[in-house]
Amino acid sequence: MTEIRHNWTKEEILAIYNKPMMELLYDAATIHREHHDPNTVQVSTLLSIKTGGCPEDCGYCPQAARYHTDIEGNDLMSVQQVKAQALRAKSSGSSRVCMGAAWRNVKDGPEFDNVLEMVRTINKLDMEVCCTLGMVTENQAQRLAEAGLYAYNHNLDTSEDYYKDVISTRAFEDRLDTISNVRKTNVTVCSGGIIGMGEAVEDRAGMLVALATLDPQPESVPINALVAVPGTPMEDIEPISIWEMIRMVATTRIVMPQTQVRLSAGRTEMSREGQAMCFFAGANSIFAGDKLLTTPNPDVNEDMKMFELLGLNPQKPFVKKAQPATVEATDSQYQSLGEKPKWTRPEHKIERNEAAKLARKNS
Ligand code: SAM
Ligand code: DTB
Ligand code: SF4
Repeated sequence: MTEIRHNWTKEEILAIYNKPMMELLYDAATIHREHHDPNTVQVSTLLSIKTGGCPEDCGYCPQAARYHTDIEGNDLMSVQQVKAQALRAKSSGSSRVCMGAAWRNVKDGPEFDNVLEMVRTINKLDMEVCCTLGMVTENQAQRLAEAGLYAYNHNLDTSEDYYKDVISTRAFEDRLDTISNVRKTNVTVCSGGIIGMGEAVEDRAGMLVALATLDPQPESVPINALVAVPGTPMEDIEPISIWEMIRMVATTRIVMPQTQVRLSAGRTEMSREGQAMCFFAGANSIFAGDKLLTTPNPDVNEDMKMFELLGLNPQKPFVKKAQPATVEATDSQYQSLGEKPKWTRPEHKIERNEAAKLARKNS
């Protein structure tokens, strides 16, 4: 079984990305089979619970208030609307609902309380719930965890170097802080980025270094191809070729063997054959539904036909157990654990919840 490494360098990742295509595909597909069932793909449905009017300046985003795009903005949806949409998603084969809000960060108050209620409601439908609401504090992440959130999506988007060319209203470090706040809870981390924003191949490798050196690595990594939306600063960028997507997916799979690699925005521009190559290269999750947040996505029936054609099965909810958040334990904490942790973490790492219990006991 390929070991999980947290010490990848940019040079190593670049060398993988630039391998001859057949070598790259073979390596990625081999690692993929060691860790996953190659015929199972996790299906999520996106739901934009609060659209448009965002104060940030993310250069790719149609929801930033400062750009003049055609999208229709909306206030926060009601819990009932969300429940109805989640039921629709479930009946069309989705195991996860991912709720997105065009916010810079979460603010405590009635709107956040409503989001927590949405999380509880979808959880009761026996579906995994994911949120992407911008930056969160540790306390907010904990409240989401207590409501039953399964995953939190917060993308690094690109490399630290290229980041400044894309977003000025918040820093790369802020993104890492939010990911670390989520990591302190039992909510799983979903973090990836976008290719095709004019970045160099080195930036793609740089983003993967930042993700793969997190310990634990994110449970899910979405790879988006830029959807160039008229009115955004990136409206005129030429689309990337499918080969770049395949290379990015394969490299992500190799450096993060256990992670769910999500073939995300940009699928409307990809042929079935192109998507099949991405699944072969290790992608094992998609966003389904005719809309992403504001832009089009392939028709659900077309996706189901593709699954049938390729013999792919949608993954059932809660199949993958979340990796417990761990912390470095002191010698005495580690010794006082009756049964040692069973998962393959380095010695002396114990579950954060366990560490908190021990600290309380000893105080
Ligand atoms: N406002 C929250 C935030 O920024 O974290 C959540 C929603 S935001 C739309 C989620 C992610 O969608 C972004 O980080 C970005 O990676 C992706 N995204 C947004 N617009 C995109 C576009 N035009 N093409 C591809 N991906 C896009
Ligand atoms: C992610 O990485 N991609 C999804 C999800 N996480 C939230 C969003 C893609 C958005 C594409 C542009 C839009 O539809 O507005
Ligand atoms: Fe706002 Fe998120 Fe869009 Fe950035 S990506 S402008 S934070 S909605």
